Amino acid sequence: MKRSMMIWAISAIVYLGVVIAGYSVYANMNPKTDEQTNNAANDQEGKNMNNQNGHSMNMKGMDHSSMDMSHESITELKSSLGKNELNFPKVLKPDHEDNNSISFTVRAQHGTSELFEGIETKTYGYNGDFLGPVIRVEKGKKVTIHLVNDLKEDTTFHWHGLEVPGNEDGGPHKVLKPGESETINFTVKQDAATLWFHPHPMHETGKQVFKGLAGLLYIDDKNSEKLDIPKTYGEDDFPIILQDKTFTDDKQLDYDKVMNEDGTTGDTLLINGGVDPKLTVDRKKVRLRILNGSNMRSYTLHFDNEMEFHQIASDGGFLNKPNRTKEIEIAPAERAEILVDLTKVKGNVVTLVNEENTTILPIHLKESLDSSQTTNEAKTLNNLTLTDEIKNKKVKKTIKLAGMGEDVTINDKKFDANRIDFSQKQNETEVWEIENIKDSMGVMNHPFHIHGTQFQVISIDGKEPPDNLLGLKDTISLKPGQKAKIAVKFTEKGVYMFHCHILEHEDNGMMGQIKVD
Ligand SMILES: [Cu+2]
Repeated sequence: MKRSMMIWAISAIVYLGVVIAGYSVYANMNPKTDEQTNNAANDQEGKNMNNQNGHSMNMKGMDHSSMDMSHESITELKSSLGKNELNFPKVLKPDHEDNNSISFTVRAQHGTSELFEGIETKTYGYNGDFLGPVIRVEKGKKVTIHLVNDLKEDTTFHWHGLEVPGNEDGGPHKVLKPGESETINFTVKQDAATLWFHPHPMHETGKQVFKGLAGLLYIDDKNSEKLDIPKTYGEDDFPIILQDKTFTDDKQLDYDKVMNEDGTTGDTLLINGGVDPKLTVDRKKVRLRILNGSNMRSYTLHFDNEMEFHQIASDGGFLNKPNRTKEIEIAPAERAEILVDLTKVKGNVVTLVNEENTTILPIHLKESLDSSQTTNEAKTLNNLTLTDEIKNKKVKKTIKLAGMGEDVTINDKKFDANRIDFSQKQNETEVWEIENIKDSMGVMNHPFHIHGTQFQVISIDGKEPPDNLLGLKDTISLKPGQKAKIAVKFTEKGVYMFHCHILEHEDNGMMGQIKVD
């Protein structure tokens, strides 16, 4: 990895020198916009490649290795052997609750977990040894959370997808030192959704999530309670937190040993913090709330019998109507809720698989239930709108995601805590254009996340987004060369981060900040 990185870096420097020398005279005489410059540089790329046949070793080497870089560094995922019944995180008991308010204590702590029989693995967790509980709050309620850092290192508590004031959002500014605590308050103003929480300390997020700091945050509202969908936690409404990790020979999570600058991947899949999971369940309709809590791996999920299912929610809540599909892609930090009708399965096992048919979760079906218990399909789930007026607004902010390894940037810059990159007015909808720059440096997908908002996708590469991207989103994954227009509104004030959610890219400074007032 290190060696291929070096070859790649040297080739890139040589190549850039050639491009700059050939192009600078022309460019100096004709000032260009960023976009024109990029296009011209791409044109130049082709010519140089052809002209340089004599020295094509480097050029080809560069092109090839950079194309394969991201793929090479992704560890192959092993199939779940289905040995262990899937566990569900506890739903966190409030410290206090009444009609208008609810309060909790969330404690980041060290622990040990028996992930493999007879072996103690050192892990991190919230209010427990590994991962965190599910925090459930209702729309309209005032929430107080007492945060405690019982770790031996700095951390923050970030509420991914929650629309809260910047000061309560737990970005890298809001560090709690070992032993420190803090109380945050906010009112839940957004609709029902499956959100999550994780740490966000500068340079340490990748490690702390990898070691086990991540939990789910559910928002319930009148609509979610009324809808005719499975909603009994642990019975027909299941959290599915997908994470891949590499363990050392002695079954420890040694981040420094396995860390990869372009995203740490693992050969071992964990669901809800358990290895080799299986789910045993009655033959009925079930709801899977899938969170990709991995450092960088994306999943393309389908069933081994190619059965159809319905996606009903994305990051920020319900889609307007169920989206029938056979496959979903889920990038780091994204959530997808799906309804699976298990009464339609022939035989006693159906398996959720990843691309290349890696077993993610075998689902074992118990005896058949009376089929009259099958609920009807909810036809309308939500009433989100995106007006032509907003769709046709001029682009106000342009975000260019670029690079790999330590060279990742947003708009050619690395994160600087003392620099505010953008400003926006509270409750004003702006159109942002996000582009994953495809040049010699950038050949990776980047899942782009904005704190403190749920946005709507207007277009991808000028085209209407697919149905599953028509709901509220806080993270959008863009392939190299892809460009998305999104409508962004902040309902609260403060300073918020926007960044790539490959955690190692974020830790390497692929992040900026926006001030909302
Ligand atoms: Cu990235």
